[in-house]
Amino acid sequence: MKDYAVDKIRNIALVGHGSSGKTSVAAALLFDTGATSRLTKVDKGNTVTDYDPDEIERKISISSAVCFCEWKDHKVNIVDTPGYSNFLWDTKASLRAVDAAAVFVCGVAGVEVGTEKVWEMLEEHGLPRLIVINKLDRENANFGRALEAVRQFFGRQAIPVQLPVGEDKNFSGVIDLIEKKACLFEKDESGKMSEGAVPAAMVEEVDRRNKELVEMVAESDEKLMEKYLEQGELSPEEFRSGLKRAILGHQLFPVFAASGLTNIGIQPLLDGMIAFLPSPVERDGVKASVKGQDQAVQPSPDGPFSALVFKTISDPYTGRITLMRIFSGRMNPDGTVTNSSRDTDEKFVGLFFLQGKEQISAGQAKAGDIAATAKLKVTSTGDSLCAKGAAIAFPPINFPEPSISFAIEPKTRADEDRISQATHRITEEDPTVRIERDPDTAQLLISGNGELHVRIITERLKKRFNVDVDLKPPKISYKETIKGRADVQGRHKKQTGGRGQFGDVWIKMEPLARGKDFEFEDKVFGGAIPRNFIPSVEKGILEARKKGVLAGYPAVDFKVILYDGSYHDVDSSDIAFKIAATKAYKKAMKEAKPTILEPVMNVEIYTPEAYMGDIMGNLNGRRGKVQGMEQKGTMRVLKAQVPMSEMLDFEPTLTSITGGRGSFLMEFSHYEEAPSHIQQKIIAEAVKEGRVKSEEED
Ligand SMILES: Nc1nc2c(ncn2[C@@H]2O[C@H](COP(=O)(O)OP(=O)(O)OP(=O)(O)O)[C@@H](O)[C@H]2O)c(=O)[nH]1
Ligand SMILES: [Mg+2]
Repeated sequence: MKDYAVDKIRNIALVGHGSSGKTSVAAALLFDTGATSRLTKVDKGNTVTDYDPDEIERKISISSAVCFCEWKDHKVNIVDTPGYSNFLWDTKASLRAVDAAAVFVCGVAGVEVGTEKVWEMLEEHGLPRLIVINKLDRENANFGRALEAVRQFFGRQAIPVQLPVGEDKNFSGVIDLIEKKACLFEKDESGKMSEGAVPAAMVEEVDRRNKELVEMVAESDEKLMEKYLEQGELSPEEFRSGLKRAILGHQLFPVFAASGLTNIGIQPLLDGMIAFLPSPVERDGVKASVKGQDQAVQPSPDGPFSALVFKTISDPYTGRITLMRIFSGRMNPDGTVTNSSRDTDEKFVGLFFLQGKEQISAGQAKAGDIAATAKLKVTSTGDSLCAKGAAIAFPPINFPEPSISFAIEPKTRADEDRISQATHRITEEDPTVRIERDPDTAQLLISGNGELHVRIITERLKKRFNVDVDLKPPKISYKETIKGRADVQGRHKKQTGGRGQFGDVWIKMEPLARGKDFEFEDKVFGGAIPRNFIPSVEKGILEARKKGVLAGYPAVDFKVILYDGSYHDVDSSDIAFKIAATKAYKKAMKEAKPTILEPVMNVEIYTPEAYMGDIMGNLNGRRGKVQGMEQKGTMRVLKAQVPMSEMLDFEPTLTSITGGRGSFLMEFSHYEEAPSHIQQKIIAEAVKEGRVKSEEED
């Protein structure tokens, strides 16, 4: 491959709600630039970026994938990210590798909950972006309506630089509002483009939109504004550089029109990416710690090597593949670098660029590029690598805690044996998965970001690692607490020949505010308990509180005051006081009106207005509390809090109520006391599972 100067590189993430057509546009970009010899399709399962068997089977992106195309003397690295909420953590991590993003909006559905989620991520990462109103060939596609939704949500800085020619099955090309020309495409998906004059019927609108665009660019800069007011126009150079500056400064978000599936509008989109999105050089240096000092790393190929690992692929055949964004210096196929996050050395053997899963070996990769290597020993996602002695570390990548757990049961003994190795490989690739044994029930639990996520991981266990497991119904992480107070004695006395055991404590127990977890106070006066045994009392309670007295869930939000007790000169010991404390804890818990807390989720639902009534009714049946409602054009954004246990099957329900047009996201909010009939069910379940005995006695 050609050696590209840093300013000829673009690193762009394709982001958007699930199914907005990102992978299909990536496929069209690759085909139109000659990187693939045919136009691949998600529905045929042959795209470059949805190469994983799970992705092919489900026809969705599960994990982000990197590919690149070479176009007009530029190298454009594309990161095709997943849009489904369960996998957005990966999308977020991928944003660390790019300098800009293309936000995809479906021409039929308009702005969806995932659109806004990715927008928030882009804001957080401070990335410039363009917007693609896509799938314009679809039945009922409507550029104007989708644009209106975009502007409702993201403001009038979202400004079209294109208009579609025709819509629905007549979608045949785009009007370039900057050059005021038409780009028309062959109907055969070849992407063959011919340029021509704006159709007569559109001239008036094109002039108006062009003027709007020029005004917006002028408004974004004082000097341009002066010039514009004086002369009534901007020169083409002034306009283009002004537009680019406004895009880099997040003052404007240019809107494009396309259909990836039918390969319409793709080349103008790529031209727009190159012209208006920043090269690595045009971005402010990247924040890092250099030799312990906060510093911005500049993308100079001549500086010391530094890179951030934003993704790890764990391939059962080729082993571990590490994807990195190089921020400075150069990288060769072999050599030793430092993993500055772990303070150890790593040896490189092999260097390549990725075209989906295909590895294209590279002689060198340098600042501003995205490259990969295989078989690193200790490096994992989020780590920084740098030249020995350079001590450059980028901020780590934060991954969300899993929000849902299921019990899994290995089908045979052999499956059980294979699990631990598979677990390691799976979590290396996907740091948001946990596979752990529940210490109380000895059940194996698999936790992830949603039911789909957990199901896919379970299938992966089978397909990649030959581990066959049954997935049990999901488990909710309940907690227990108290509503009242207690004042009790815990006494442990044992005399079995020889030396006996003696510990005796008096404690008070009282509730704490929600979220305060646990406090221990020592108020023992006059040596009723020798000082050296007091930590044993606290330890005893800390251990005991891992199990509440109702259903065996961890006890939280209470305080224990140790205020009296007695001891024996010979028989008292750490262990005896620990046991006495455990007894006191159980007694006090039972006396202090124990109760069960359940996790409550913040739920955000996007729906066309017509389905609001049905959705509200449905949420009512799920013990949901509506927190607020917003109107954005014809869409409604509904915010509610709903107990997690009620939300497990919400996704199919919402799809059926809204005919697929509604979307939702949820995340953990807080713990709240469960109503008593629900508590009865939780306790009965705990008894059945053996977490607690029905009448547990000491
Ligand atoms: N009519 C039409 N269908 C499209 C277009 N682009 C994608 N599709 C279809 O929409 C579905 C989803 O397309 P993808 O390209 O996988 O969408 P995505 O945004 O990558 O989806 P995720 O990665 O799963 O979030 C597939 O069935 C595509 O065939 C388009 O331009 N027009
Ligand atoms: Mg995709």
